[in-house]
Amino acid sequence: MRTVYNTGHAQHAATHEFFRGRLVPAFEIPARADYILQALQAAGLGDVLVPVDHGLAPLARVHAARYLKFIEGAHAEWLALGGEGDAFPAVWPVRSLRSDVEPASFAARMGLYSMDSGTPLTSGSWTAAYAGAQASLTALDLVLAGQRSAYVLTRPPGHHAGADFFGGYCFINNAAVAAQAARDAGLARVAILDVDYHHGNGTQAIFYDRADVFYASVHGDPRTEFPFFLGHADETGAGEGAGFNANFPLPVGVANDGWFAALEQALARLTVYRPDLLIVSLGVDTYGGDPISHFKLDEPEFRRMGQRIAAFGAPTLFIQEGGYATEAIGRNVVAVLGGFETA
Ligand code: Q9C
Ligand code: ZN
Repeated sequence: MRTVYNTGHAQHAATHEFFRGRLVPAFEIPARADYILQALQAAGLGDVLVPVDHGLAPLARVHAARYLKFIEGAHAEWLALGGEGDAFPAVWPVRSLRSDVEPASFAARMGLYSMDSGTPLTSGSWTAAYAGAQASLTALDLVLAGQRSAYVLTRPPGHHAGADFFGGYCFINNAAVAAQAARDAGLARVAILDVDYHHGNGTQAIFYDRADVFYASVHGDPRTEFPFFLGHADETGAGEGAGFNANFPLPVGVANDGWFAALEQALARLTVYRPDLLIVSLGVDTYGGDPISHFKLDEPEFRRMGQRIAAFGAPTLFIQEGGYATEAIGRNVVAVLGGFETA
């Protein structure tokens, strides 16, 4: 399996994030991708390619133009106002407040275009996130050209980013950009299988009223787990998209068989859907050793995950999402991809 590696990922390098009212060392760090790259090369998984620039247009197919413009210039605005280091939002347009009028204030726009205070916006966030979308589009091209699969090694992740907001460590929704590009290339049906520990609220929302992109997710129950405000089982799609969204929230502490039972249910829905392309939002924060998540999967289960996804039988594009047990992330990702390859 070929990998497209976002060589610009380290430009997004937060040192700290807000957690329980304090700045704590950031979890979503460049070393994550370094460990994955080392493990891929040690395993001899396949060629590692660099992204080909497809421009801004494919990003603008899923993100609002004013949002992309804001993210591109946000850190420079922050510095111009006397901000130091990474930028964080502090005020949000919650219920009864307006989000249709774009404020002039930078602080107000930071809130308008974000969902949480846990996502540092750094000097290189835009550059890294843009390159990650390009890596996703480049990997999609490989699959469209007939490869059975491809893997996108990138960070920051994408699945929490909505059409016009960042959050959950995400800025550009790579899976959504790739899914839309696949549709634009002529594929009729695209499925996104999200196995990250967290529900991919951004991806779900982007395709919620559409039948041409099916979103299925297995994740920690939002009653207790981030992103808290989306990801319940009763979210099944709306309008033309009714019946094309499937959530499988699981309680904290779920281990191997509980998780795989939910995966089977998700895949059963996708089997009926018969997608032309399967995009896997590949978070490995379901790992038992993950510092911010609460499932209990172990390395052999990641191999089994890859084998099971291979058995689904569709052309498959894996896109890296979460996974914060930094020393283990490479082994876990290679277990999924290796399991897929040997199945
Ligand atoms: N300090 C992804 O896995 N904040 N995002 C948790 C822990 C949100 C995770 C707080 C976690 C988002 C792509
Ligand atoms: Zn996650």
